[in-house]
Amino acid sequence: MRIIRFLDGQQKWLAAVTDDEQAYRLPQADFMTLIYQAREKGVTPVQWIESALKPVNKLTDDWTSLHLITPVDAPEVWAAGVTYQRSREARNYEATDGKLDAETFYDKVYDAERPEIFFKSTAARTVGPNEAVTLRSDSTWQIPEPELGLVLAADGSIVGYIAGNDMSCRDIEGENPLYLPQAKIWRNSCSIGPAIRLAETVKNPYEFSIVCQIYRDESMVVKSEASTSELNRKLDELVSFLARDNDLYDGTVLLTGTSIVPPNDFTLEPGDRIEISISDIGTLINPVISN
Ligand code: DO4
Ligand code: MG
Repeated sequence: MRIIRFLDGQQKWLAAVTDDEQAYRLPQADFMTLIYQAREKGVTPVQWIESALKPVNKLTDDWTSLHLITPVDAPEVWAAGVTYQRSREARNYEATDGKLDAETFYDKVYDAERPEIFFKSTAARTVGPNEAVTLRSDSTWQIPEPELGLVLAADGSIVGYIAGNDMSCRDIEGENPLYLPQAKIWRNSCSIGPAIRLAETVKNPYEFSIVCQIYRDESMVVKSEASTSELNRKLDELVSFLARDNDLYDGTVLLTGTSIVPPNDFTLEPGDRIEISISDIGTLINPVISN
């Protein structure tokens, strides 16, 4: 069972997508209301939704043709870094111009007890399905980072899984790691969607496959695949570090790091289209524009 949100005129609607891909409009105004109503009733979110599904609320057969928006207004998006070997290698390359000769702080953080967790985005900087992500005007080496996102309640529980794109400037981060916030945060530098897979319907979150395809002039110029089985951290571990001495807000998204980095000679261009597919969640599609 997945949750999507869509626009009908000016009105935002929540909908449930069942395992047979059928979408049903829901009465709740937002995702976290659904979660708390289920808790109050002492049932799981799936049980709560199933008790409310009505044939009259059935939507179009192709839910991806709806005007989808972010399924949750994530007040904050946080991200974990260097949680996969591939990310460690790519960071070492960009920080040393490919001339690695000693251990770097990326190597250290990969093995350290404390994970790298950084602030990534706010609701106003985060776009949803089919909305444009933007390129920084002062970077010449920019990539998408396709990542599994955890949707969190204020108590730190993982209530769902979502696809996310942690847009990154490799040149800015490579020049100096203290520039990380600028390499990661700018207008529309984060996207999430298209659906939230309810946590109770995921048997093993270390079995998601992630595929990234980038199209330029309708030709595929990048295709790369990964699996969350390669993750070097446990999801609960990442959440517990994020929540340590910190307040979490309902609907916060924690991106869990990338294992997909395009070839070193690749940079995004305006007009590109990024497609990030995560098994059992869906495909997050975003065009790329300049700032
Ligand atoms: O260390 C910088 C960022 C790493 C990151 O975003 C990732 O590994 O996904
Ligand atoms: Mg990342």
